[in-house]
Amino acid sequence: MDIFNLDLEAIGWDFFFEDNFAKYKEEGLIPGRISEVQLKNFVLLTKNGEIEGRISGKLRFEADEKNKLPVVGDWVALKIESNTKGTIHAVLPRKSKFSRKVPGKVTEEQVMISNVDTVWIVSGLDQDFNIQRIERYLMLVSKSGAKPVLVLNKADICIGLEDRIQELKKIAPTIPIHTVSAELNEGVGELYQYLGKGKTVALLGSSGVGKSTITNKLLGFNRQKVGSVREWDSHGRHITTFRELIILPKGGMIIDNPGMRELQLWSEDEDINQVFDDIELLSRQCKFRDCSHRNEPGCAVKNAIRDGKLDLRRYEHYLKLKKELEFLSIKQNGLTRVAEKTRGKNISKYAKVVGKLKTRE
Ligand SMILES: Nc1nc2c(ncn2[C@@H]2O[C@H](COP(=O)(O)OP(=O)(O)OP(=O)(O)O)[C@@H](O)[C@H]2O)c(=O)[nH]1
Ligand SMILES: [Mg+2]
Ligand SMILES: [Zn+2]
Repeated sequence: MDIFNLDLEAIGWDFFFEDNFAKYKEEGLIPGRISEVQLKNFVLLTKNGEIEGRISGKLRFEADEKNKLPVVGDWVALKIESNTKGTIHAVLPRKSKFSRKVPGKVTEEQVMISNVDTVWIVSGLDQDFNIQRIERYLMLVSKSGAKPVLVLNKADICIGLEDRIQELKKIAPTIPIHTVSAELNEGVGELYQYLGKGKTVALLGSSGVGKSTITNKLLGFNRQKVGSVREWDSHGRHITTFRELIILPKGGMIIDNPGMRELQLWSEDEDINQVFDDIELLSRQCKFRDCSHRNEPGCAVKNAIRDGKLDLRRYEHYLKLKKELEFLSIKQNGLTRVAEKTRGKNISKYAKVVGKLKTRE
């Protein structure tokens, strides 16, 4: 693709954005898509090619919440200042967004990427393979508006592949699963079905699972730095350090992400019910409407475990995530209450206390 003469539709522009852009067009602004975020600088793809952008003072002022600032994948309204520079005046509404809780902070949402059509949740089929982590990713993606797909990499060094796939089918019966070996370039071609013109795919997964290796194979050359993993536990070393929207020669775009250190939920109860729809379905048959499925009589969930229809581990993970979400919601509500009461005076003290109680995997 000619980077100096981009076809906007090839990088995801469509009627939705066209509609939302109308008022900015009248002001003489042009659309651009964020491909990279540095500290205060943004790299943008526009019809005239790559441009370096900065945020207008007004947008910075208005973006009181962090999640209103542009992220990789966003479409923005841009005022051209020169051949290579522009000012970002507005972020267009997002079709999808992927957020998590700000690491370490109490309850702040952080949008990481936007306008993604499909998320590949990448796992390594080595010792690092972890069903519960995949479940957690599925929950985050289910809220994003993007479609999740499971990509199992490192097939070349896997033993017991069929068992793992069966395990996955139990937790995610309707999610497509692809087994690949990026290293040997096997199975990677199947992934093109998610790419096509204007389509954006994001790769998510722990450090060392091979996200950048997959990206390089799809690109056809080694653009992304690839790192080694620790042999004894297959953990990666956080080789990719920033995210970037990359245009593929065969069409479509991918966002190679850094491996996430801390995957904390930012979610509502309904997401947990989407991912655990089997438990949700069972719970409608519980005797009590507000059954917690812990020790109430007539609990259909517990009965299903007893009858071997529901996996005990899955049930335990469900309870664990549920508890984490309840805790998060108490934190959110609690913080609002404290803020109202003290008008912000003692929040840092409160934050310290809840920070200590943070749940970890
Ligand atoms: N055996 C095997 N190793 C692979 C495969 N794909 C990637 N690797 C290796 O796994 C290691 C990590 O790969 P990366 O692509 O850097 O992983 P990443 O997910 O991008 O990691 P971060 O950037 O740290 O998040 C490298 O040593 C790769 O060579 C595969 O299919 N099989
Ligand atoms: Mg990487
Ligand atoms: Zn119950």
